[in-house]
Amino acid sequence: MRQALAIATLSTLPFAALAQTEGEFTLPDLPFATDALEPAISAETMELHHGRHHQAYVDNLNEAIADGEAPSDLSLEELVAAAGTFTDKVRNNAGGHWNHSFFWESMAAPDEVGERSPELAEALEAVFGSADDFATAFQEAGAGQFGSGWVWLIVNDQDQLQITTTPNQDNPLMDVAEVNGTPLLGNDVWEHAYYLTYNNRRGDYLKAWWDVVDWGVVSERYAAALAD
Ligand code: MN3
Repeated sequence: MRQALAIATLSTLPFAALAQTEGEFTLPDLPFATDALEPAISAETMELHHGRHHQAYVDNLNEAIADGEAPSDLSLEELVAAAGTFTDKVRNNAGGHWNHSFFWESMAAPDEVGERSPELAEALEAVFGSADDFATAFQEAGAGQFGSGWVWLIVNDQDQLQITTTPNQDNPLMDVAEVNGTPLLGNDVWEHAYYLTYNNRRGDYLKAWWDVVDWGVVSERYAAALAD
């Protein structure tokens, strides 16, 4: 089945969520305490977002696989890469599980976030002008995503940094994505990610979020993407 689908391994992100344990996907633990990202992201938001929303994606994905909507021997990355060949339930919930697992790993407490590597800093400047210009462009793309979705920084097929957005729980690894690439960073612009604190002010959330982005992790992903 794996070979028949001819799925490329587009990234090698080492989070536990990718593999099934005893035939089921499981909710990964948060890599920080639920209140660690305050004030950018409140403990209450984290508890609901991880404990309820992410758990629901995991549960619904397992249910869809149990119902025969996708093979039971595929990794999460393989399901995501071939999302367009499965049902919407598989696409949405495999995407939801991947995206949130990636999202948690992208953040840290404000006093524990890592720095941009010189290589990433240079590439951001070359493409966007400056780190601030990148941040502004990323925020604008996130604010401009109509309805629910994600905003991403990716390495595209030409090994170039690019900002892109996806609707719902799609991501740039999916066969159905308009722009494919290796995600380095993604922000969740679903209302459930920010509404309790920011209400309808998505732009304020996008701006505050930079305080908890772990650029050390993003830099490692950048190096890995270029090495592929
Ligand atoms: Mn979410």
